[in-house]
Amino acid sequence: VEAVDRPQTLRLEQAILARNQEWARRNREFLRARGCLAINLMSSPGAGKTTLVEASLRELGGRLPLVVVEGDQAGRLDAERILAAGAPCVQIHTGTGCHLDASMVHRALHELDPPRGSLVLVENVGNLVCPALFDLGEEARVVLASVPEGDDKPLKYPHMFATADLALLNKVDLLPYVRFDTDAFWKAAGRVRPGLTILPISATRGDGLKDWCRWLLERARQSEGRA
Ligand SMILES: Nc1nc2c(ncn2[C@@H]2O[C@H](COP(=O)(O)OP(=O)(O)OP(=O)(O)O)[C@@H](O)[C@H]2O)c(=O)[nH]1
Ligand SMILES: [Mg+2]
Repeated sequence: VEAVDRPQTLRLEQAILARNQEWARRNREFLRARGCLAINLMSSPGAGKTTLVEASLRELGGRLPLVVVEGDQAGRLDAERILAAGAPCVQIHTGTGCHLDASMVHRALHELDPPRGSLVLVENVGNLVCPALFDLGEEARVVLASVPEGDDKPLKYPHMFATADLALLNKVDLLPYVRFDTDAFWKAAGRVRPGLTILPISATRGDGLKDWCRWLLERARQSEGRA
């Protein structure tokens, strides 16, 4: 169904996105000057973002300084998990909002004051729709899909997958118990983003975490080299 006031809605959207882009540009400048690698980690609710951040901290074992920005509508549950796992973390509340925007991340970056050459992991609000539209000033966008969500998600949420630099397929430990066609998922992702690299992982059992951390370390090295 077409909205009656579509031109007006579009103008408002364009204005919001243009303002966001300006904050994203400032974040990118701030991060580049410090040689930091910022990752925008996006997924549906419960796909395993926070579990992956916790597991990454363990797997990296101090090889890369890591700070975390947590985005949620409410509560400090995820920030408390990350602080307990030993990383500096700032929790952002979006209230009724369904995504992080670049001005929120700007404030968090100043509070965190990430050290030179560090990895800044930004856990976006659990949502496969709106976060895809908002540039946060990140260096790379990582979409985390998970086995129980089904193999059709790239086709149903194409913007998220089409703008991703890397896809992770989490919860592969559940493959024996859930109807999930791995080939169909690979094909679907390849249709919306030809050439997209997909790493199968299990944040709880540990599968693929070495490959994921190798990817992070390589990208972090490139970011530090550009500073
Ligand atoms: N079996 C299995 N469960 C997992 C895995 N990763 C995460 N989980 C579980 O999935 C649930 C949600 O994990 P979270 O890490 O909180 O998910 P999230 O994406 O951060 O959730 P939101 O922040 O609410 O969007 C928890 O019960 C985790 O233990 C995995 O690899 N395998
Ligand atoms: Mg979380």
